[in-house]
Amino acid sequence: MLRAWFREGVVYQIYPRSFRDTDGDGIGDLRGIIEKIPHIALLGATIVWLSPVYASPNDDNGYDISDYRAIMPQFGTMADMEELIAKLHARGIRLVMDLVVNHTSDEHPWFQRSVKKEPGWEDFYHWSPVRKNWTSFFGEAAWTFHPERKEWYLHLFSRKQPDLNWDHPRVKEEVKGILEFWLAKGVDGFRCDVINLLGKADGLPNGKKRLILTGREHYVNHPKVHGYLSWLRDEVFSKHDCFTVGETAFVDPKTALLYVGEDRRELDMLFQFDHMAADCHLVKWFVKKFRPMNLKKPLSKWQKGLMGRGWNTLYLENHDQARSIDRFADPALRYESATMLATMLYFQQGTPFIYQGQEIGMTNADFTELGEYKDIESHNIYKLARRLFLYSHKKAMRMLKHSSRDNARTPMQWNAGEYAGFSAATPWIGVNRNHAEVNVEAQIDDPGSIFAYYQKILGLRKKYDIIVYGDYEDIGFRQRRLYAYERRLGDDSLIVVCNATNKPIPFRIRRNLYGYDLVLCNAEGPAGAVLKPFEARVYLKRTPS
Ligand code: ISL
Repeated sequence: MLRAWFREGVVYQIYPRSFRDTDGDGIGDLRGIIEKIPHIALLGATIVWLSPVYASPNDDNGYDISDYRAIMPQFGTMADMEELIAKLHARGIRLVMDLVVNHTSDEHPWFQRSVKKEPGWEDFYHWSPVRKNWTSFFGEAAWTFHPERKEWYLHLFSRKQPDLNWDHPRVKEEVKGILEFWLAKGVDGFRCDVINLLGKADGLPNGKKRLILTGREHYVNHPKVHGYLSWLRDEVFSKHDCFTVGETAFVDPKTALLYVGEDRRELDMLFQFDHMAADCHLVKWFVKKFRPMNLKKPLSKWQKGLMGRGWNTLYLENHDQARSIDRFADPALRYESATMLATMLYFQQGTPFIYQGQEIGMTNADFTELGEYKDIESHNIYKLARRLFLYSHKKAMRMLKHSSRDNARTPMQWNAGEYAGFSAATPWIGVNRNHAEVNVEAQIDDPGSIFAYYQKILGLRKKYDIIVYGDYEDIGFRQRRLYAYERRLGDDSLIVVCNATNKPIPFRIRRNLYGYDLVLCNAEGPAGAVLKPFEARVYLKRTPS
């Protein structure tokens, strides 16, 4: 694979609302991010991805944008943004912004004009004189009647997030203008929100009835999307040293290559969702028992599926997903869980994405009241579960506890202080009580901390090309409790062995480790014939050149 900075780099995702509040309103802000640049640099990340910071009524925490060229006042000013870009660059860190262009806010002037049917704006969004049966990602109908225009409009997310009509030629042009605006400010790339949903079938026909997302056959990976993306690539991305990562639910390696294949490169990489189903059926609300195989199978499938043909992203967490320790390991063994999961994932081929707090082993929210959840999706799903599935309050709350997006949105835990050093005032969403123990300050100078372990992984990635560019092969795939694989580059070899369970298991792999050095291990004491609970080891053999 060709070398590229975004393949060699490591991305740190910031959810600005919950990262660090400096002006005492309980909401994170850009100056808070500026203050914490040293933390990101110390970790060793080289790229920052910011969840949306644009002007927004915050129906969906910034994923409903009302002005793509303005900063949300709660977060700061354009001057703060410019300072952030400059200060990140001064530390050699690049910045990637969230690009949310499947939909806008209903308060965006474009939508207002479309509602009024101003000439040229009538079809800027998807309108229909009749109601269609599609359902939204947030558990409601996807078509809502607009009393002023007296027609129905499409919103795949909340009703305050109407979908843009990408067949309207001006939509593309407007997006091009927005991209150029931010590229001129020095931004280095874009994380493209729900980008494989842009294309909608002509005539917007009713969908086949389904339990979730009725209508999706009319917009998921619709062929039209490739026309829009290749246009953006030719017109904008290819003219800049920038990178794009698409958020794409419902792709398999074959459809993914239509976006990220080396021959097309509509996008540089994408987020697939297969491994996010390791503990659920189809959608995260239908929980199933987690088994290590459920994680290993999809990850391995993607490693093999894109090898030599496209580039993977490596992620376990983001602002939409519950914390990985709770989902895929054991919060009672926090250090072992966090470090094993990081080892298992970040030695694979692809660009690592680390979500804020993951580097210190933050765990799910400890909310007990419905009112503690702030996310619109959580509230919609709660209502739906009570109404449609006749869940009891207790059962619906259990569902939120397991899967709510707010699990990942509690404030970043900087220290053991009252609000975890996130803010001097009551935060917009509750701080996890375990911040007394789980926080940055407690880990930063401790060589045995999760943070220090992450630093080691990132250090190794910088040092050894094999971790970035080596080929991937499973070892003993059928051993259910073990996740082991080999990476190869030239004559060099790297072997990763992880006990994916909380019980000791024998160390048995079909590889001769003669000539290998143990370069990383998360357990104390000699690396023996037994793998301790969640023990992870990395062996490297280099041929002298
Ligand atoms: O979290 C999800 C539902 O349980 C996902 O389906 C999520 O909604 C989907 O991946 C799209 O996510 C992105 O677009 C949304 C926004 O709410 C998410 O935060 C964003 O990551 C709409 O813009």
